[in-house]
Amino acid sequence: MPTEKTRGGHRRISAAELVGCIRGRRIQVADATVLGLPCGTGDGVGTADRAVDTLTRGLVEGDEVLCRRAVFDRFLSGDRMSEIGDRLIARTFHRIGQLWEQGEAEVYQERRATEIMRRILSEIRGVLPSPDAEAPLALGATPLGDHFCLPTSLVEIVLREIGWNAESLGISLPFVALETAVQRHRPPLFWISASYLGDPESFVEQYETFFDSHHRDVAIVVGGRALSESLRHRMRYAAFCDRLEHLASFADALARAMRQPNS
Ligand code: B12
Repeated sequence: MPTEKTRGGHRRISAAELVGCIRGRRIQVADATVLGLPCGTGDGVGTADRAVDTLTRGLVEGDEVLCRRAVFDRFLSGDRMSEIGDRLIARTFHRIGQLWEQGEAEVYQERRATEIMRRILSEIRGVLPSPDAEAPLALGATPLGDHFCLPTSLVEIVLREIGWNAESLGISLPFVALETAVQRHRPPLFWISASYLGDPESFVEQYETFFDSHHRDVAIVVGGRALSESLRHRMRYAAFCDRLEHLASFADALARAMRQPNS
């Protein structure tokens, strides 16, 4: 395991390296708090289906400790963030949406669930290794009027886990702001996460202009529930991903191609 030498000559293992090692070798953790991780995580017990039940219960009841444990257990047991996003977090939120529709969860419980998940995702981001100096840059956001924060945060974390220097620019950004960000930072990959479109016609129109200006230098990846098949037929993109696992495969292949000497 790589170490760094302290001034006093001791070898120091970074928390991110250690977490990476635990995940890679699926090591059972006796006391996660020593690593600054949530108490009780790392025993790796439970199936993905059980985790959805536990996380749904924790989110609806506002039991943040239980939610953190449900997500970190999967994370420490070696599941990729793309799997956790698709199979645990998205499935849980779909269930919460159903509970709300059936009148079995209140609006405040749905909002609080998003807040809890935002905090947990930020903790996960904190224990992933920082991107290398040569890591390719990826930026992305949700379009104007779209206030869904979890999908774009998940995209950022999925890309960081596979070695991209990914940064979500945030929610509800107009195309003019996306344009400036691309011109200034020239990312090889740019994502747009669209969960809600107030005016789909105007979105497609502005998106096409954006795509025309940048698709030669930037792989523009789109995803999100608002991009219906009929809208997608009218759009061009480097990749459309309806799951984070698709994004991870695409971004991995792109990063490899960029590393080839003649690409
Ligand atoms: C939480 C929530 C909210 C919260 C969001 C809080 C926040 N800050 O994020 C609030 C209260 C703001 C909200 C508002 C609204 N909501 Co709402 N909401 C939800 C809920 C319960 C969960 C959404 C969520 O975060 N899911 C978790 C994410 C991770 O899952 P996901 O979106 O499916 O994303 C996955 C994939 O799509 C993909 N993906 C997504 N984006 C991208 C991007 C890229 C690049 C890639 C690669 C992949 C990818 O990967 C993810 C993981 O698999 C859903 C229920 C549901 N079924 O999802 C309703 C739901 C989405 N909401 C709905 C509606 C109607 C609304 C409103 C329009 C209501 C209104 N009339 O005001 C507004 C729109 C707000 C706006 N302007 O943005 C409907 C949408 C119906 C439809 N036909 O599209 C749903 C389905 C509920 C329902 N059954 O009616 N909502």
